[in-house]
Amino acid sequence: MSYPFQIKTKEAYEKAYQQSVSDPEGFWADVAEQFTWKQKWDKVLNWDFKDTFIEWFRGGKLNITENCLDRHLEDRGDTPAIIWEPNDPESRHRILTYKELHFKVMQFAHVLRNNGVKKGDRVCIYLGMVPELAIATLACARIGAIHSVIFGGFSAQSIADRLQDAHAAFIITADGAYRGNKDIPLKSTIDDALTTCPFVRKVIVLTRTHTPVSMIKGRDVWWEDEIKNVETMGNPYFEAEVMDAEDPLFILYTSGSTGKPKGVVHSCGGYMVYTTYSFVNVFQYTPGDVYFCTADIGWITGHSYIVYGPLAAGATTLIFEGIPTYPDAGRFWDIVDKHRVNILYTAPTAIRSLMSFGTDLIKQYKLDSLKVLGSVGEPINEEAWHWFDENIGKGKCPIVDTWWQTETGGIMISNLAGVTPSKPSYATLPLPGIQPVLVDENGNDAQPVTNDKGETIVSGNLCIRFPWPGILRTTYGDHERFKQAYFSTYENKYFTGDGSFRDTDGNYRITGRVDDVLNVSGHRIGTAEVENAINMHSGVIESAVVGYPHPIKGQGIYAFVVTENSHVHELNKDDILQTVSRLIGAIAKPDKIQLVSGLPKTRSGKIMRRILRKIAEGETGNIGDTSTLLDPAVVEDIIKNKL
Ligand code: 6R9
Repeated sequence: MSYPFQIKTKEAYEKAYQQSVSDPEGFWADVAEQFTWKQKWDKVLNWDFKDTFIEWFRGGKLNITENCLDRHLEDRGDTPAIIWEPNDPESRHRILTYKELHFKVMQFAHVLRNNGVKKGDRVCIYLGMVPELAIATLACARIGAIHSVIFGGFSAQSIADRLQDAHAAFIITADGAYRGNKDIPLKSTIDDALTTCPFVRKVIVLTRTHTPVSMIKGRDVWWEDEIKNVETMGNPYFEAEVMDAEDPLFILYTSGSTGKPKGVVHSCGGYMVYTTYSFVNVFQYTPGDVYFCTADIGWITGHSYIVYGPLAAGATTLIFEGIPTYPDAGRFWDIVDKHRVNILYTAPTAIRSLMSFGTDLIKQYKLDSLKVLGSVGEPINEEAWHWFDENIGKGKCPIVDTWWQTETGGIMISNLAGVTPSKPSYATLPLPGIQPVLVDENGNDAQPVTNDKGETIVSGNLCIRFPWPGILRTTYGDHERFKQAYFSTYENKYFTGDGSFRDTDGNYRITGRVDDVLNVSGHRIGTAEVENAINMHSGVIESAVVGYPHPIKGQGIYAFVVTENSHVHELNKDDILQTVSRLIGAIAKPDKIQLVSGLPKTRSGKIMRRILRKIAEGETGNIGDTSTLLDPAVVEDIIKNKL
């Protein structure tokens, strides 16, 4: 497979970028021509950020699985599509060629149909990192059902919220999942979620851990039994459903600044074009390369850069079931050597955590197959960047620092490996088709200033002023929220929620969220969500949650909690943690809980988070203007008892 749209030189990047701005429709039409369409589009782009509609390739008809699977059969049917590395290094790994993956996806599409799934139905997928997770997602896409993958670490309550929001009547799960030395009881969590979701009609359960599970007659069926039924049917061919380019492909929930996660909706056509284009260009994928992205398919990085982008490009994508520190902190390097990985895409939090184990372990591995390294999820600090470069890349692998979001579908700002220069801690330049702008509070273009190092920079809130094919199309079931969240802050611009600098060469350095969203180990967590969960705990009156710098997680969660004085049972912090775990999941557990007598508030009753943030960051000598505080004694008290 060749990629006519692959950019191979700095000059070609500049040319592509220019063209993508002067003639976006012509530019993206040329890229889209490289895919299999059942019917060509009538119009490349219709959009209005004010009225908030965006359509790419209107009238085009396709099925993304034909692009990820069928079209590779002739030339690369026997090439590995998926290499699966199990949690336990002593267990056998699995390889699925494009032919085998195609076959399994069609088989499972039959299973879905046999169980009543139809085009447009929402199907929730709650699985560990097994090949069946990719198979299930692709089978949904094959039949035209909208998948909603939920990360295996989310609680029953979080699952129930998502099932209700999407009104998903079908679930695909497993008895359990292996992660390091833990067995995660997936089915039993689903059972808990389903007590409040009577509309769920079918639960398909894969066998993985042999954990005992309860199976409800008529509702719950085993994956393996269903496959046997399909085998007796004879011809496994499953005709791919004809989808409009703008039909939804999936929903993926993500935290925003309000309490309720948003169901980000991506389309079939634009998403396919954008993930493939960005995959091939950012990582400079060459056919035959083994590509390993360490994210979980439960997050957007896994959707776009484990499943759809790589498979549409005919790549070999490695799926790893376990965690970086099991059985020891050399696991990633072991996988790299074992499968001769060429491209490794991971997260700063993983790098920082592995740094803390020192470099002795790394010396046992060759790591000589590596050509390109990548980072995603949060700003990468210079120390981690250099450590990664020296110890893993051995100074010879370009590092791509890829900035993007669940909402953007694919990588937006990044260097292209070995093609455009990297700059430690900078995501660098926008991809062709991406038009970033930095704006001030009023939405005007931010003006250059001189920073304390004497450099001229522009600093502001990061917006994008023109659509790209991978942009989200709506938030599920609530288009008004989509409008509010992304297009109301600044007129005619998509607002990312991130702050950024830009140097005189046009390189962007993302500084982090400017809204009430935290980035904990690369996971987006809304402070309001955590507060809602804490406030559910008996004896809690109110709470405020802020982030603080954490050496490994990037940001840690600091919770200030006001409790009832008269509460008989003394409030135990571990109990509060338990409540957060139950309601959201372990990833949202605060790192610090400080019980306080009151929160700093303005006269109008608004919590002054700015002050709490300063306290959590340890900058108690510099908490800023407190003149609007209702009761300054509250702040003194909090500072005195700070953790
Ligand atoms: C892909 C993904 C999005 C938020 C985003 C930003 C942060 C992601 C980054 C980065 C600096 C990078 N972020 N990549 N910040 N440099 N290379 O992570 O999606 O989970 O939706 O998070 O993550 O703050 O707004 P998502």
